[in-house]
Amino acid sequence: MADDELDLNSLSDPDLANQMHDDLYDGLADEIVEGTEILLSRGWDAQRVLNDALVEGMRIVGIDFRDGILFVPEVLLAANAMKAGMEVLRPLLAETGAQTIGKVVIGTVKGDIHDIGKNLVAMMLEGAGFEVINLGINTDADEFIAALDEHKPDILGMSALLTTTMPYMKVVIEALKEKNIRDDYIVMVGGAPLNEEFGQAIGADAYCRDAAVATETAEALVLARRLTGGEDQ
Ligand code: B1M
Repeated sequence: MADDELDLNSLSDPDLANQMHDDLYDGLADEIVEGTEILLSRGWDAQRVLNDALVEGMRIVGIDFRDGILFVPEVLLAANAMKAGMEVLRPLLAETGAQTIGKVVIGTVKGDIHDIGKNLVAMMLEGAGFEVINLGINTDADEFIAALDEHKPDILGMSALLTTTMPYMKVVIEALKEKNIRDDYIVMVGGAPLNEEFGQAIGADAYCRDAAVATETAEALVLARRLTGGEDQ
């Protein structure tokens, strides 16, 4: 370590979390990985590191992006740093002895390349015992439908982070209706600009505000469907 480099180990927990917000802002992936590992070694659980260090850092990035202080290249670097930290947490968030309790096909809708939140939802679902087929970003209705045909999941999950792309979720749901397969799947939607009302208006089964709610909702809806025999219809 060069003399002028900050020793993350020397910081108290709150200072380290604050430093990680700065490092995320500056897109410093190596420092984010190191900070994540240090907090875990100090007994923080993965969820706390995720929420207090990484998601909070990204929230700050989002504000300055909105206000024109940060631009796409800087935010991409921040996103990469966030992903590097999430990779450290992945095995912990996905740690499970649980049997597979259901299958989920998930993707970010057409026109939208935001994938951090969707990947977090996928990770948490895996942690809860779901098999997850992650279609990635910019997914159109045909791609969603092809994946449903191929994998026969319990749940279709869609993510959108832009007000301009969230209406595409309705396009996908209408395409399912046209093919008479809408009721074969539980449809869950999420993403920062959505809300409960929007979820209902487009005919989704559930809107989930975050990854924890998505996981609880997925478990509850799959269980309810099994109890009512809905999966055989
Ligand atoms: Co974008 N971007 N971005 N961006 N970006 C937002 C979304 C924005 C709110 C920023 C702002 O202005 N404050 C704004 C949208 C405004 C709007 O539509 N009203 C915006 C914009 C405008 C844009 C561009 C148009 C900018 C431009 O080019 N001029 C462009 C669009 C590109 C495109 O998609 N076509 C763009 C590009 C980018 C980057 C590529 C630079 C990068 C994305 C990198 C990546 O994802 N790989 C980026 C980022 C990082 C953001 C912000 C800063 C952070 C998003 C994020 O990762 N949050 C974002 C500002 C913000 O949201 N605060 C912003 C952290 C993540 C953990 O939260 O994604 O909300 P989130 O996910 C949560 C919940 O929403 C929920 O659970 C997750 C975990 O708890 N959830 C689900 C999400 N999906 C779910 C699915 C579910 C259930 C729950 O069920 C299936």
